[in-house]
Amino acid sequence: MLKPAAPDIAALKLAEERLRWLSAWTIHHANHVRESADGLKVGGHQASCASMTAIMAALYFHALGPNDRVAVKPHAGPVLHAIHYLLGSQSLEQLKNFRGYQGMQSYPSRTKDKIPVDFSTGSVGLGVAITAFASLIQDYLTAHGMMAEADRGRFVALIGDAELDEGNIYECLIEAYKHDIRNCWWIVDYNRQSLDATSTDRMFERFDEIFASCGWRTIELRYGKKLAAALKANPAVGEWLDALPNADHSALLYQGGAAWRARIEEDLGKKAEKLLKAHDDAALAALMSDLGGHCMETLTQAFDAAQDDVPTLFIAWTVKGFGLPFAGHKDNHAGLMNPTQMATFRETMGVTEGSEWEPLSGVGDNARPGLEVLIEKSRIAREKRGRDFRRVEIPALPAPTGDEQSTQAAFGRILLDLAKSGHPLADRIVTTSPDVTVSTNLGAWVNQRGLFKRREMADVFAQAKIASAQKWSASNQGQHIELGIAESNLFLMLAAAGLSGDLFGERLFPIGTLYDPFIARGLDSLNYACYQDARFLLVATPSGITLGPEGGAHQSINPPLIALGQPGLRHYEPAFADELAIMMREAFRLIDDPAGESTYLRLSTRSIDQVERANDDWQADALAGGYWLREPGPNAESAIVAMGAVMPEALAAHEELSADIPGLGLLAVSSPDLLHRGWSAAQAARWQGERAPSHAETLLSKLAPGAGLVTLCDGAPASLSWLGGVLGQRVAPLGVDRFGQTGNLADLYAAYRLDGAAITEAIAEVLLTA
Ligand SMILES: Cc1ncc(C[n+]2csc(CCOP(=O)(O)OP(=O)(O)O)c2C)c(N)n1
Ligand SMILES: [Mg+2]
Repeated sequence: MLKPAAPDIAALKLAEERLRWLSAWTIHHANHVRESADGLKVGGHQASCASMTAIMAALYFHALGPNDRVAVKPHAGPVLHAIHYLLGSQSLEQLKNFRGYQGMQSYPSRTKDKIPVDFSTGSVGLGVAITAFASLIQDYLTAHGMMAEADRGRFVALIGDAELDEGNIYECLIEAYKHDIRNCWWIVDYNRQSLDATSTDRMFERFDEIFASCGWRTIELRYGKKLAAALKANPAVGEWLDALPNADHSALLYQGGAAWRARIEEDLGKKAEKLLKAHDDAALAALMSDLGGHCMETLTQAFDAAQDDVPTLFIAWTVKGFGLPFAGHKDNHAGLMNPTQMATFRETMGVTEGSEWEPLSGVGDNARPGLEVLIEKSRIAREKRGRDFRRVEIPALPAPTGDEQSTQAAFGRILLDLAKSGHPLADRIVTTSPDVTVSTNLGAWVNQRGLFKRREMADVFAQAKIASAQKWSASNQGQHIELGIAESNLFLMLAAAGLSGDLFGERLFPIGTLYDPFIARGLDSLNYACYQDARFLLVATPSGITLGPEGGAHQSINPPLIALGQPGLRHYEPAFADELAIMMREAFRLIDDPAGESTYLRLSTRSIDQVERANDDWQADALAGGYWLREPGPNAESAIVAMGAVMPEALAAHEELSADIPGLGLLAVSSPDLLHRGWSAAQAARWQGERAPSHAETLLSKLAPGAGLVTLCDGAPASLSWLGGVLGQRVAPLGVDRFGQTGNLADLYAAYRLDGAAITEAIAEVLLTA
């Protein structure tokens, strides 16, 4: 790390004021100046911004290096935009369109904002944790020679104090400790207020201990220089202030100098005389607001002193709404200054009416050059490196041979073959799993490619010559990152690794495995990864009641519906190994394609007979969401529509029923998600005059217009039943709509109506009601 230059405190203070003004004004403009077309409240968080302007000025105009990356507390988004406005990298037009259509977003967004946003934020806690995983990915890339040591940066999270209640932060802290992460700064905006009220005092005592026990250095920036000096000279006041409860502190900050005086006199009497005499009410209010997170000297000194790579938690005491009329008020979270308050604030900031948007409005002629130099220097430091990530050639992946296979076993086999092939793609794959590596069939890959740890870890069992199918040694050349059982961490790891191209200029192909039902456990983190356009392959296995004896707690029902509603994630559910092979290849291609997305494969442990293929014609259709495994006859009156692990039941029923129902078709659905997307996109296109039918329409129009469909899947029936709406065909949906239980497959398929008898009854039903 470079030694930091001496801070220009005066200029930094001016920058802070500019940020406080511009963020408040941007929000005010959107709510009170811009014309409202619909009368909806626009909103924004002036108090949450003012709480952080000094911290962010000290960071962006002093402490950050060119390779550092920041996750900004969601409600301080306008401050980030104000910084880029000062730097010249944000337009006035965007500021004026805050929270408007295609304007700057409420919360920093990598994909929608026009400024460089390192990490999206919004769902509190997730932006914090991703920085730890990004630092781990940085270590991974340097260890694998994909990144130079000199290009390393630091990962900074700006956190609200109430955000520290999010459990995912502690899950991540544990994982980060195991992996010995470094180069992380988490800076808490400790304003002691949440959304609803002031935060509880009790817990705060414990945070340092929690972090310290996980290897973090914690630095508390409680009082600013002036206040610290005054308290040193008046120790009784110091002791009293240290013990003041959060709610009292906030209330006094809101009430101001006279209230501070009255309360101090009441509690301390003569002991506080000297301090009170030396300050009039206004000076007393200013002194008591001089908390560490607002004192530029305190902030820059603390940042400059933490230049090693030890992960560091800064707890910066702040005032929520610092310098605004509702400073400290417990209800100020969504508070907005009214026009009169705003006019007063404008005057105190020295901004004249009409020059509100001028970047350096209110800065005196003498001070201007200093601030301009500061901004100019920061511009250089913040220039983004060009991210020229190489396109990786994706080889064909041969399907594993074998008459009977499960998709889960085939997945392990395909990865093993790829690992052995030595293809460059294999060197860029990084796998990860929350303690289900072996049980999701990643074991063979790990045997080939090893576990990743910065420090060597010997396989004690192997050394002791204890027989085991699984090698478990780690080095900094390994390609599997083993996680503890915390599914949210899996998704945050996939998010960080899936952004490696943009964050570090090197594309990784991350593959994460977990049990299908536990997707729900990390769902918001998965959504977060997709929202940022991170690219990865998620392999969820086993799934469904096909898991038989494992019972209802492990049998997933609704993940296909989750996938149907999740943007940025493509669901494929193969029945056969050769389908899986082309889907994995497609998933790798989508990871590297600028217009691609992530892929979710829902796999099964059920070993089933593979089908003979006459040719490869089915492949394109399978990748598009479905293909006719048994072509329907001309104008067929009915078809079985099946997905995934229950394909043998569909095939058997098809064979049995075909004698009585000539022309009966069997449609293998490989992605309800793609079929649905294509269907709705084609409709939208038709409204604009385009006539091309969607894949679902093309497939289903092979049947008679009024044909009946029996849909069958090991999951929520709604995953497929909607297909009836495509051409107005009748549907008898089969699937799982209540919790599963233990049992063998025959018993379970009979009880849950996924067997041949159920298909026969359902076909009879759709034919009878024709
Ligand atoms: C996961 C999640 N739950 C709830 C919210 C709604 N929310 C937004 S900010 C906030 C409180 C934030 O308080 P704090 O972290 O202390 O930030 P401050 O504004 O005080 O700086 C809440 C509950 C959210 N954004 N994300
Ligand atoms: Mg807070």
